[in-house]
Amino acid sequence: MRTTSLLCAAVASMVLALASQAVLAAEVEISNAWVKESIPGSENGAGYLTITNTGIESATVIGVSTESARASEVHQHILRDGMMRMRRVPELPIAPNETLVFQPGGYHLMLFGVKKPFRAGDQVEFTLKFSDGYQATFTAEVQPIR
Ligand SMILES: [Cu+2]
Repeated sequence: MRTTSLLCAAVASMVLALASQAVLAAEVEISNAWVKESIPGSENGAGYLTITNTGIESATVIGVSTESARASEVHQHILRDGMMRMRRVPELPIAPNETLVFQPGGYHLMLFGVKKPFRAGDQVEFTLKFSDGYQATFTAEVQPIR
């Protein structure tokens, strides 16, 4: 049956396409995403999240974007010469099964030129970019500063 084998071939190539996509795309779980309420007079902000690599290959974060700020970068706080400084992290690899917690004093999403001050309860949309081209979109809720 010619039609059947053609159909089989079509299905097989579809399955192959899906399988190779699954291998290529970073597999990550994002949870506990939040953004600090804006400090009056400051136009910069910070966002935090928890990322778990649920895949079998390393996943590397290479950037972040949001419509809510002029620019955004992945940052890390480091203690150098007794001073807290922060630096941009151009590549952040996450090993399989590893969970990375972004939190105040550590990794954070740095927001430059926040377009509208963040108020507690606001929702902020982010897209996290991975080295394999995968983009993870998530929503963070603005939390009051304690
Ligand atoms: Cu920063």
